[in-house]
Amino acid sequence: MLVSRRSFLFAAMPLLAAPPTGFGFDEFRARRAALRKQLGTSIAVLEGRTEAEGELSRDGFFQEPNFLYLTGWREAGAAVLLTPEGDTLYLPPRRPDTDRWHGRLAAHDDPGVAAQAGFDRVAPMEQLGRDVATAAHRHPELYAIDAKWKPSADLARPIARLRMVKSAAELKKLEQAIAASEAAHLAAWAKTKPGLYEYNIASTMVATYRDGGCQRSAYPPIVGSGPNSVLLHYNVNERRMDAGEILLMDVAGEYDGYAADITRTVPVNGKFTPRQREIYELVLGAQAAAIAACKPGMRLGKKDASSLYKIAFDYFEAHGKLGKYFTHGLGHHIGLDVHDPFDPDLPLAAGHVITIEPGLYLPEEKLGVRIEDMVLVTETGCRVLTSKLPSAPAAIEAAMKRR
Ligand SMILES: [Mn+2]
Repeated sequence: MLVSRRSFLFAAMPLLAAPPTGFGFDEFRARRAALRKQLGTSIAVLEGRTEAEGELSRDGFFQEPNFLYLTGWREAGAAVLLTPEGDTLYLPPRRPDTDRWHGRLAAHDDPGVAAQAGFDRVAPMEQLGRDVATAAHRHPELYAIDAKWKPSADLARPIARLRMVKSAAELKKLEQAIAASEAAHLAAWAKTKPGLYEYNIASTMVATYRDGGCQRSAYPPIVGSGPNSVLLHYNVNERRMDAGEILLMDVAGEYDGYAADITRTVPVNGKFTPRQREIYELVLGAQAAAIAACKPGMRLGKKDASSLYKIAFDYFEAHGKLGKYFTHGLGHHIGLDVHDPFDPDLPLAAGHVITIEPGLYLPEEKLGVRIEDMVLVTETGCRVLTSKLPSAPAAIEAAMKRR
């Protein structure tokens, strides 16, 4: 039957029974209120992704992270204008002819749409330019990210300051992404053996975190064996793996917008050679030193004093002058983006979630080792969020022996 009872109900019922991301509306109102404190009496305009931008991704449409963070709005073609008088969500015009492709999208004139979206006001997209111009005349600064608005202040940094501190609800999402990604690594270890190809491992990992509820990969899976283990962003994943080689897997999924980022390095045949284990234990030692030092007030950057990078680098220097083989940064903020935005002026603080991922890369030995965990900075130190996935070499060997 073509005209279903369901389509009738769609037309008659409120559109959104709950916020689109599964958070409460209070979460997004609180974020906008916190942003308002930084904006004072100024205004801000921010647009979500359009359908055309979404089509550039093979994962389908995903909302722009800053816009998602402030609004929770998941549909394409929307925008928001924040003023001291109230916040307005702008929605694209209704196009009944495309509903059969995309489903019915919300429109500004849907009854009760403002309350259902958690906004003071919902307006048609065509009004946005005029409303921004009018509001800009009445308020001191216009904050925006897109240069087309000719902003007098950058909106990216005040939003980044907020995004650095994760709420309890955000931590739950991150933990879901982590649990599914840890399962993916364990599944990879169970499968890895000489003669398989890197893509056999990548496909198992992606299938496992997708099965665990992740909507997509947090970044292209990096599965590098032997000589590929030293290539930091290798993601061709088509080499045959052989006994005696190392396998580096930097692979994780994204759950409800929140990214995990986990790297483990294991022996292809299930047992580290003495040299592999020597290098592995140095990386593990450098990571342990950085984790032990991670607390509010510390920094990530290479040039910072009180830097976690420097602690890991000094560890490598103290153990055989290996610092020159540590060829990337120690870690980064993570959240809605795998490399989450941050304010470089601010040190680590409670509620920040970062990766700690030292590595050593010895191209002449076709040996690259990276160990990457995610940690939550607490009031007094930090907590490793990815601790359920073993990283001690004996634990990895034991898990691979059970295959
Ligand atoms: Mn990372």
